[in-house]
Amino acid sequence: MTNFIQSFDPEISQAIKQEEYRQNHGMELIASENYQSAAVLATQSSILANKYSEGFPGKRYYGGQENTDIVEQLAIDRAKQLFKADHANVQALSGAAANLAFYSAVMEPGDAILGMDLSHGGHLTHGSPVTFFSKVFNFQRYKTLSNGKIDFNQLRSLAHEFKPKVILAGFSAYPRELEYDKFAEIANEVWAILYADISHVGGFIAAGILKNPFDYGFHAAMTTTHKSLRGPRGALILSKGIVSNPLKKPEDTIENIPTRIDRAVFPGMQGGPHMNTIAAIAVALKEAQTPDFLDYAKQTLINAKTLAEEMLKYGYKLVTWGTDNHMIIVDFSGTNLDGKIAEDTLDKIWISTSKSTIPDDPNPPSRPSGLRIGMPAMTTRGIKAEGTKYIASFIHQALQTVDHPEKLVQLKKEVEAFATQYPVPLFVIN
Ligand code: DSN
Repeated sequence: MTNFIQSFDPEISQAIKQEEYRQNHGMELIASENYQSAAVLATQSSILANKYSEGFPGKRYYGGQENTDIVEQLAIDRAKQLFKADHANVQALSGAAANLAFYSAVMEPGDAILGMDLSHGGHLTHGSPVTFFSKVFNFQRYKTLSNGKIDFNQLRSLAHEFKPKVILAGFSAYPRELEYDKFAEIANEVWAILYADISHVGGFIAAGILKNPFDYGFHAAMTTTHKSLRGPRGALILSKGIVSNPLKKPEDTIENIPTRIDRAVFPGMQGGPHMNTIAAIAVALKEAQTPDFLDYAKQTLINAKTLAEEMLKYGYKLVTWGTDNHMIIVDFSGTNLDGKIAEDTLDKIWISTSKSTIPDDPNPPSRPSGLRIGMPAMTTRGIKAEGTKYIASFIHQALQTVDHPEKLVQLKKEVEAFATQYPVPLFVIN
């Protein structure tokens, strides 16, 4: 294959080659990461990248859209079908942008919204004070109990106190399935819009093996496309069509949530959609309709459960003592380890993980007490439960060897030998 990049830009080419080497020789256990298929990667490199397509299929601001309209409509139709939604916007650039677009679609500045506290498993865009949007909207943040599960009593009392326009169910670091029915019960008491951020679990919901918030009366949901869905970096904002207006009276219909979402994304927040990415989203959604994807999704959950069981056997504490989804959160409180030491140590043997807070973490966010470990990426590379036991063993050996650099050097060789048995899907472009 012609080395287009290497012949013109050897420095960038070299960095890409090194990254290929790192990805193939290391293990990716960051819960939000995954590997895109060669078809998805190739689609992103297509000439669709050359096109400006402001607007939506059939309603564009520039000419020459006969093919982009086909591409975007396919992405929309597949998203609606997979998630049982009436409408899908596929243009948001990624999860944060999609959340902000949704907020601006249904709220006015100053309106209240309930989201999960970042330090208890929520996401930055669920109301963290460091974000700009936390100054625009009145974010109130609910937390988890000391057992790691969501505190629905607190959520209910916040809902009655602040009468939020939106109640947001979603997380970045929460190893249990969300109880959408409990969110719905509380939202109905205060006439709030129900919105789910399913970014981490979108692939499992698409596969039908985790609960779908639309089955519990949710009005809208957002998923990124590059985590468990294994697509390119992007997002879907999904919604029901005309729904009774939770803000007024049950017999009122809400003023068209889908139209509000589309307008909030474009022209509200963004300009031209990235049509090469939207095409790659369509390809990933087609992959998500296959029996192979269902097998993948099931295996990921089996692997995460296996990892949890192994870590418990080695004597580690886990937030909620297990998992329903693709991730576990190891709790190092009361030990001589913390999330930063663990992440740094595992980095040395080319196992990538991410430090994480635990509920009511006594440590600062820069050195939290937990470590988040996820199985979506390694499952894509073909790891089964037996292989997951090796991964747990590597992690345990490394965490016992924190102060012995020479042992970590030896362990890294073993990790590389193991990891290269499970190749990364590749579309060679360098
Ligand atoms: N960075 C993603 C995660 O790790 O959960 C969310 O933005």
